[in-house]
Amino acid sequence: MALHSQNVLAALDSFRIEVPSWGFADTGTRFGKFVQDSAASTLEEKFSDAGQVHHFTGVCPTVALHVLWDLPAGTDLREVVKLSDKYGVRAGSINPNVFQDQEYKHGSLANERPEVRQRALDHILDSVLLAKQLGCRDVAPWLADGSNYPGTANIRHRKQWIAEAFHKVHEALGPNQRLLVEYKPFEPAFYHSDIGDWGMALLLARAAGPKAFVLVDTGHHYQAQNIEQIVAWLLSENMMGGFHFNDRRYADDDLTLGSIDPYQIFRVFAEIRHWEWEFRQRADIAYMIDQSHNLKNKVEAMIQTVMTAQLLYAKAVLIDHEALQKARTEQRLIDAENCYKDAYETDCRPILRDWRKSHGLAEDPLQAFRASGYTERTSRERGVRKKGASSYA
Ligand code: RM4
Ligand code: MN
Ligand code: MN
Repeated sequence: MALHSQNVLAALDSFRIEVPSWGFADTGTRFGKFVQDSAASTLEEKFSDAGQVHHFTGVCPTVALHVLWDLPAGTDLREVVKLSDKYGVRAGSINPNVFQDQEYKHGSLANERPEVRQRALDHILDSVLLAKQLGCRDVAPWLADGSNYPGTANIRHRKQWIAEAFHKVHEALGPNQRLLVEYKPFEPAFYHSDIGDWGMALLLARAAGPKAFVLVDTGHHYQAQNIEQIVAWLLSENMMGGFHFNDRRYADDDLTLGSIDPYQIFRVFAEIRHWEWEFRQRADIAYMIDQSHNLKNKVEAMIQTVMTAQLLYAKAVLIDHEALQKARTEQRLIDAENCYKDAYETDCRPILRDWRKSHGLAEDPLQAFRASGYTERTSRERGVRKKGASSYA
């Protein structure tokens, strides 16, 4: 056990997770928005909130930015760099937005109209440039493209248009940049989504070029789909680029990671750790959070998420991969399964506390954040949210 704790401590040293800027802003549902006085409405406030998450957890040095929400045309990037210095968090993945403008009513890169496709492509190319200028590695477009009624879309043409556009985006990438292709089975489109599953994302990424990989948003699957199998296949194809972590009960609910099915996330980490054990190297995967909380305090929810991610990761590190592989080879099913169970059922909270202590962090980041009075201060300073001035994520 002592040895295993050492493994966990060492593994936690390199575990980083990115927070989304949009997780700090006021958001809501299709039916309404409940504003919080302390919610961020400017980029500075988002950096400030993300800085708090990093300050108390020590593992979130980057914040994902959504181009239209955070870096609208005319944004002075030097200001963004200043914010990084001031709040101690850097810009992370850059998320183009080709889904909210009126032009995209019938799609973006897969629109029937070439001028709309071009506009969407130009925006994504601009996003690549922004990412370069900010020193960001990953550009992660998510397309809302799809159709609502059978027969209304030429699915093959649309696939081809997206493939051609992604190829052009790929050509624009810097040597260390990556294109992450995200998929989602439905919503906003309810008949077909152009990038509807991991297989479609994989083919598009492959066609784009060697710096394109798949992004798995854990909320973007049908009920009961085996996400860890998808992860295992992507690892085996060397195509696993990153995650958008969140939990869900019904659809793309964007609930707090591990709130509904923590064992699911553990199983995802288990596949990654097993690959790392087998190949004796760390998988190059961007762990990112994609959540928006309309009811919970946003910074608290993000800290809760990060702590949950660390905990589930730590449990996966505890898996005895030698024993697991041996049990598999010898077809001892119960023993193999129990390798998972034993690790999952181990209480890793004491190890996490030790890890935090050894890094000069508060043992309980959530309590420490609450005690800091940040929410009270920002509630006062930021005042009452303006109505309808925010985005949905
Ligand atoms: C989508 C998808 C994208 C996110 C948007 C806001 O459902 O998850 O990653 O950027 O929401
Ligand atoms: Mn996502
Ligand atoms: Mn989503």
